[in-house]
Amino acid sequence: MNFPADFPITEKWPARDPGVLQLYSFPTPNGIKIPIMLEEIGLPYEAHRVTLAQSDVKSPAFLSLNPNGKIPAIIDPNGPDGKPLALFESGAILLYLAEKTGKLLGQTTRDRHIITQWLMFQMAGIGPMFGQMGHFFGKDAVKAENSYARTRFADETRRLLTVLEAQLEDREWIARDYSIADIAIGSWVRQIERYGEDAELAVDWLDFENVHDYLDRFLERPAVQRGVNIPTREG
Ligand SMILES: N[C@@H](CCC(=O)N[C@@H](CS)C(=O)NCC(=O)O)C(=O)O
Repeated sequence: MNFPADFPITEKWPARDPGVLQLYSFPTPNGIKIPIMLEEIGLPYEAHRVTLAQSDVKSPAFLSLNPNGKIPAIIDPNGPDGKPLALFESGAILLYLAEKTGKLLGQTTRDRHIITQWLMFQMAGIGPMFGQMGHFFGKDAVKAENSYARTRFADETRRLLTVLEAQLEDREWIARDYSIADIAIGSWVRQIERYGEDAELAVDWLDFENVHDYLDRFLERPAVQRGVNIPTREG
């Protein structure tokens, strides 16, 4: 396959610089992980704004790249064997970029497995549960008639924060050195405060001192400060 000729997504989102990695995303908790990673590792890329409107994320052009119709996704024109590689699922993309560049995946095989473990913990636990919490507590949520769902997802979010709090008791980052696991987890922990006071109270957010300090460290990183606004929300 050749890039861009064999990739229909480029009809709706043309590549201005087809030689560099193409990012299709929007600044949501899953969406910001990849620009943060790209900023951390210094790999040249071009960012395309794919909004959560059905006309973007569920368009035939975007579905040709991710049949699941969700951001983020990438095309690396310089993939394995020098051929283009298209990928969706933020965890898979983080692993790919870490392997490609040899960065943020630890120094040893042992480190790598532990980092992957925490990455999976985010993908399978934190992402879905914090995401559902946002659905029932976020500013657009329909609140009153969903008390069962609100309790369930707040309880589960609090439980996951408790796991993080314990893991961060004696370390700065989730798996020793800063890694793709922190990019994945930090991007979602940041979201709790963005849900607002109602959500913070429901999960006892103030009780999680280690997680707060961790979030501060994460947000202090220049690559994170740049990545959270790529692509910009408005065109
Ligand atoms: N497991 C996926 C989840 C991606 C995901 O949920 N993306 C959301 C934004 S955070 C999305 O595109 N939603 C649009 C929709 O579902 O229509 C990943 O980590 O990449």
